[in-house]
Amino acid sequence: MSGMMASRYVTVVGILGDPESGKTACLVSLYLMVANAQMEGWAFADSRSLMAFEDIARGARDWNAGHPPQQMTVHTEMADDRRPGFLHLRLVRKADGRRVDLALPDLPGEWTTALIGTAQVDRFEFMRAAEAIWVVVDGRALASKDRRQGVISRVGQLSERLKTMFDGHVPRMMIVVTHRDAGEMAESVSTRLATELERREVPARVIPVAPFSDSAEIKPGFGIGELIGVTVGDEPILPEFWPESPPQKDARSYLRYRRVQ
Ligand SMILES: Nc1nc2c(ncn2[C@@H]2O[C@H](COP(=O)(O)OP(=O)(O)OP(=O)(O)O)[C@@H](O)[C@H]2O)c(=O)[nH]1
Ligand SMILES: [Mg+2]
Repeated sequence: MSGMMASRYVTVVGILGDPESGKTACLVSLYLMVANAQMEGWAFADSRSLMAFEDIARGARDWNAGHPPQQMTVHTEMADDRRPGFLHLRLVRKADGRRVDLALPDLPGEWTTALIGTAQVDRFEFMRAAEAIWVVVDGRALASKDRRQGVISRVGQLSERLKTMFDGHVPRMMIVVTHRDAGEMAESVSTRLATELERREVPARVIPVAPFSDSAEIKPGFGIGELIGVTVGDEPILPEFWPESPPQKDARSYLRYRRVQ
């Protein structure tokens, strides 16, 4: 990966999230979609880690007479507990031919647990090169009244750790909420999540996804295209600083400005 980074621009993504939140599922879903030309707007160009992708995607291919397996992915374990392995994917955007090389680490959830609990940051050295960070959260935990507050506080604590790690300049951050197929996130929940992050001064975009789906209404791979778009920086994360509004005749906008704010 460092060889490739020396010769071309590579977008490194930091992928964090507690065990079983859906990190590997997002990577498998992304790979299966681009490999099968199912991803809107993007086409597969190359990968230097096809074997590694095939390895993590094997579960999702193991269908039994048309029935999906109980588990699409297995718990991620690391051969090397000190350094992450990266998956590589080169995509081409159909609209303008832009190529992006993504470096995606598939980390075990325990790394995030240890980062939140004990600020164990040394093995996250690679994150200094990260251009975007995904914080993956299990959408079912967010939907559950009992677990919700705990999940939101953990995301807050994690963003504090990231602030320290990046000396206040945290890269583009996305809260990737999995299990969209189990139901849509209530607006009040996404507002609480956003408020928690604003309070910590770490702006982030909340993106609901369903790498796999148990529902007929939500297609597997839901939201993954949007996640890639935001990751490579197509869409701004911050709200517009000074929104434009076309002037209206006789609106007395100048006098009313303070009142409408
Ligand atoms: N139906 C459905 N299943 C999902 C979704 N996201 C993840 N899963 C399943 O949830 C389980 C855990 O997902 P993983 O991607 O393995 O979780 P992880 O974050 O990589 O977990 P660790 O490797 O243990 O840190 C797997 O069985 C996935 O197939 C989703 O959006 N919908
Ligand atoms: Mg995993």
